Amino acid sequence: IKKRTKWFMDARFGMFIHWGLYSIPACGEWVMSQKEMTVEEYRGYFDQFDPVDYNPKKWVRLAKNAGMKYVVLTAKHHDGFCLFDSKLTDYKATNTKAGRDLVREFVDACREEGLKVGLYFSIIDWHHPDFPKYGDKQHPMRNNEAYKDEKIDFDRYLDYMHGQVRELVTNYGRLDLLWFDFSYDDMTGEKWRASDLIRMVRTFQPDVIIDNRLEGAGDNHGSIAKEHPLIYSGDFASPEQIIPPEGVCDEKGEPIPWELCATMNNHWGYCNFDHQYKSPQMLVRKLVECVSKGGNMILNVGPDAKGNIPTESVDILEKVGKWMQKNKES
Ligand code: FUL
Repeated sequence: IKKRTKWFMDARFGMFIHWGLYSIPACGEWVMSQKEMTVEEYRGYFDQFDPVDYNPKKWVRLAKNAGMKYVVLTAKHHDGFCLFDSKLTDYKATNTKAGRDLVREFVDACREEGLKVGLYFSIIDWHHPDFPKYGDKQHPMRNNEAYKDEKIDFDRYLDYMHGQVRELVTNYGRLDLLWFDFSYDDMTGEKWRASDLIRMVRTFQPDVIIDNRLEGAGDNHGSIAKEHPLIYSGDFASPEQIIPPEGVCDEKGEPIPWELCATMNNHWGYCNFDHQYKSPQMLVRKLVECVSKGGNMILNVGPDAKGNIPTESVDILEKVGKWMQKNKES
């Protein structure tokens, strides 16, 4: 186990936050693809975005009281909208009614509360003109046929994407975790110049820990890691929704750090009709199961368009917090 992953292995429990323009239509973060929206149509949400209740301290305190030790926010999801003040695009929170860098406030809030801070960054970008919208077999825009004849300059996209990561790792002080999602179509990641990207990240943030969705994408979701040898390239594996029955091992059978990412209901981004929440008891069991198999759990919340975490999620986290408090090591 690498030295830099020690805090992560000790932490065991974190909060994932999926938040962006998609919280406005309120049916999950994939809405642009699912509803086959064009970039222009989706831009309507950009004009509307006005998170008047945004208060990351509240989010972070909720996480802390639930016994979580780190928080990861979507700095940019697949829709390409940036919560941070990227100099490389106008498509950012700074240019919405919010009028400011929302990532900065989030990072400050985590530090103030003494929690580790992580940022999610999507390699996929449905907004950028040079992102290959056609041909993405794993994460397609549903209307991707419409982009079949589009001429793109892929290198320009890579420069943009690398440039944004550089901004994230240089402008916000020390980051504890980076959650890339994800480089597809290429088991080595070289299509995305992934090794260069990691090298660059390490120059500025030698101790940041990185998930395994940058290189060797494909069979890296853990749920299928049993049948397929896991291609392990990052600091931790990232099974999604399903706990790998025997934890996660490398090719030699040695256990490696991993983190189950899980939703409380059935969506990552805010969804106003999905009330199918797992009970606090069920979630505690999942956490215990992950820990017993050498893993972490990062549990998701999807704040609404104003910036409020749904009351169901708040209730659940408060109950989980009570359990954590009662069962704390003394
Ligand atoms: C997936 C994404 O497509 C989902 O929207 C979500 O962010 C999940 C954690 O990872 O790959």
